[in-house]
Amino acid sequence: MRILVTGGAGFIGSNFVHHVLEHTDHTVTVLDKLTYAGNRASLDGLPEDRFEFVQGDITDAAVVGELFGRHDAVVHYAAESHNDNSLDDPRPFLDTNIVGTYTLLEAARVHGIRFHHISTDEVYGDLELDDPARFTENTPYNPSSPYSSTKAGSDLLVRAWVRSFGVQATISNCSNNYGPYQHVEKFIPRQITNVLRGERPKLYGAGENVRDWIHADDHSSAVLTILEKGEIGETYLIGADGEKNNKDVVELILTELGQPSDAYDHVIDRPGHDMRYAIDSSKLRTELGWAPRFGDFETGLAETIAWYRDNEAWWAPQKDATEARYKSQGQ
Ligand code: NAD
Ligand code: TDX
Repeated sequence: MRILVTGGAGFIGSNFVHHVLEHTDHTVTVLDKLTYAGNRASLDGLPEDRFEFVQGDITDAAVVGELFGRHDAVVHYAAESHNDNSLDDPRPFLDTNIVGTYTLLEAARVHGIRFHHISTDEVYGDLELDDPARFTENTPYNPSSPYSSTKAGSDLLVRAWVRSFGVQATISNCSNNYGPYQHVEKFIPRQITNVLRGERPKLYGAGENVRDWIHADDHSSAVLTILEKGEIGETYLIGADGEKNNKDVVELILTELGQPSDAYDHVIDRPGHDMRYAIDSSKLRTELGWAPRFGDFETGLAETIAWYRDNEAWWAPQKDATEARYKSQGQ
């Protein structure tokens, strides 16, 4: 297959590109705008005969149309992805997540191309800490933030284009990812790189919020499975049973880096902060036979910490500006 990956210079997209080139014979083209979140260096060293990079915007119908005409499948990762940024300035989230997805769907309709849409468990809103429930494919949509509401909107556009126009699409909603190449604005890389620079980790509020962590490489294997075996029109939830509260994650990072486990600061909480996410991925496991490789969060976290320790040149250029921005907001 010739696969077009939108947002392939971002965190999860770049992990997917590495995964595909390593584990399959497919060729890959990345279409990425290289916003503040995109990093060309995340794609360094890939085989030139199987990999192409195109800098461009998914809202640009001409660029999108030309690329759709010469690929067999599209995996759509490109998005504005950070909740805190969406509280500060929602507009780019509407442009990329809604209008961008619309632009891709219209091209998919014209070219009859196989389309996989990447989404998030945040479209379902949040769960209480003491609720035994987990999200399933049938959980009603109830997004909380400008980010998650634009992702929910994009999911609904995909469903409508499947039903109304017969677009050959699938959707996956995944839980929180961690792993290499994640921007230092996000929770786990922010805390690791703070400790590596001698700064204290910053926990929003009491730190009781729970996220269901999955390694980005496991997300990639799940997406590849859906692309190859998924049923058109279906949605699949992706998760690896990795529920942990933020306080426990910070303590694990501090301990792994040889610091006292209480050497962190509590900072101003995120407005509207979702309490808990939890994924039931039985459908993907039972119907398509997928299973995660990183069964154990602690092992994946230790590998991730080692990656940030060894790759300071990759993250250092973004660190000061990111921290200055958080500091100006009391975080
Ligand atoms: P990211 O912010 O690291 O990367 C996004 C990439 O998209 C960047 O390379 C950026 O340059 C590119 N991009 C942004 N706007 C663009 C545009 N208009 N045209 C072309 N490229 C554009 O994001 P991520 O964390 O890798 O998330 C990727 C996808 O996975 C998103 O759709 C996100 O909603 C979804 N997702 C993320 C998580 C998570 O934990 N990070 C979990 C579930 C789902
Ligand atoms: O410094 C911090 N301190 C802190 O306590 C930061 C940056 C975050 N947090 C908390 C907020 C969340 O409870 O950590 C948790 C994780 O925060 P983020 O990394 O911002 O992720 P989240 O808001 O959960 O969203 C992520 O997972 C779902 C991705 O950014 C989304 O793109 C994805 O859809």
